[in-house]
Amino acid sequence: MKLYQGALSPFAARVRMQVYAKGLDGNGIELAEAPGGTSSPEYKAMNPTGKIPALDIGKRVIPESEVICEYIEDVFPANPLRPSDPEQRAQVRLLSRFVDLYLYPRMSPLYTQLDPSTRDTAAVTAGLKTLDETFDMFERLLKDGGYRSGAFAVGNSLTLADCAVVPGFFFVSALLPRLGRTPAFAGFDTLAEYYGAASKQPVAARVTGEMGKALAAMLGA
Ligand SMILES: N[C@@H](CCC(=O)N[C@@H](CS)C(=O)NCC(=O)O)C(=O)O
Repeated sequence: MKLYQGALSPFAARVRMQVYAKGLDGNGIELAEAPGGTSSPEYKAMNPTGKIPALDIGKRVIPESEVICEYIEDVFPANPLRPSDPEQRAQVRLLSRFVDLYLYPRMSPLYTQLDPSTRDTAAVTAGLKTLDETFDMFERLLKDGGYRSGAFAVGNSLTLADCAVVPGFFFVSALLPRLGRTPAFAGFDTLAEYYGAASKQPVAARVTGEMGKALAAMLGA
């Protein structure tokens, strides 16, 4: 199988983190770039969304990071990243959907405000307020699912929840200081505790390192 992906995409990073954690890198799943680039006619012919990540399983190409992660767990059950307990499994899926449905859409208006010369300060203030509400939502979801402290969002080991959440909060922690919010998670101790510990896990450090390098290259930092 081939995973079409890129270093900076947090959606691709979610799947790469899973692939690394399960030992599938070059051992069942090959990492590749989208043929012709994302949104190219060539790539859109194989993947109607034109986006990365997408998993080429030979007879077809599967898009959407969360769907890909679930498929990989189904096909490669060794080193499971989904808990067997149904409530914990629901919590993993809930945190994964939190990232897609709440964190990324609320973060995206701030991407256009990174350049101080064109910044709309009222839009930044409003965006940061919305993000604070989103951080509060995350902390409550995390604690309702039993999290107290440590590196794992659900239970006592790495799950697909960490694969989804860590790349998302990596972006938050890298970009908010550029908008004047330092530290990024000020006032959210549980989130800061979780992200601080989770991002030090070896596979998390590997993907955030890859993302950080790509982000620095993009921002010219
Ligand atoms: N919901 C999708 C989002 C994927 C996505 O937005 N990927 C971006 C990169 S972060 C992309 O491929 N953008 C290129 C484009 O739209 O041409 C998922 O979870 O996989």
